[in-house]
Amino acid sequence: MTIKLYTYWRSSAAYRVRIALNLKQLEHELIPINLVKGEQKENAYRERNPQGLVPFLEDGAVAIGQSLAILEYLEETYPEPALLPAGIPERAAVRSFCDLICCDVHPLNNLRVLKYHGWRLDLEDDERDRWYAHWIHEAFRAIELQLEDRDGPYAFGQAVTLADLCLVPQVYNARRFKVPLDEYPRLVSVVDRCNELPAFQASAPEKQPDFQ
Ligand SMILES: N[C@@H](CCC(=O)N[C@@H](CS)C(=O)NCC(=O)O)C(=O)O
Repeated sequence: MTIKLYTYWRSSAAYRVRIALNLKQLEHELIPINLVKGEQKENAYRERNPQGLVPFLEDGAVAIGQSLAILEYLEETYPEPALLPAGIPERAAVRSFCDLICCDVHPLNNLRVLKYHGWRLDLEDDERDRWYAHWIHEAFRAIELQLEDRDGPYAFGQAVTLADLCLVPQVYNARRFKVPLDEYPRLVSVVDRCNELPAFQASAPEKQPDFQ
């Protein structure tokens, strides 16, 4: 049975999962949910995913929200190619890197938070953008230091890991909000190398069927 991914072209959380599906060459169907039109809040979608967010993945009887949980599910169910290293400490290090992005940056900068700034806090766009850039810089400074002694083109060396799947969409977001990345040459180099791979290219927002 084909895997179904509920996605939105610009969603960086869905982008992480698209990369995993493409790297693992899993046959899948993309089902666009238009976040700007509010389709994520409609009953038809909330019946599937009560949280009303993308991504959401269905694989036969399995139905899961939350991109990190989906990535771990795919890794355990379809282990080739491995996106986590073999050793327990190394796996923990990759997960820690993923959490830095997915728990400490993305939730502060996602659509709901930015909308709340405008609607409830009445912030101007430039104040919102400063907020956005602040959390990106906090994380990217830490990542740039972590990448200092990496031994290979990717975040954790010679092989792509879940860390790269989280980093590339976050850099896409940073560029979308025009956050300068000059301070982070190692981070940008990892992203450039990832984006040379066909699976990353196929997962990019502008390659999605619902791209506008
Ligand atoms: N922690 C969740 C975050 C999911 C999330 O925030 N998704 C955003 C798009 S990137 C969304 O669906 N936003 C819809 C909204 O805010 O109404 C995950 O990693 O899957």
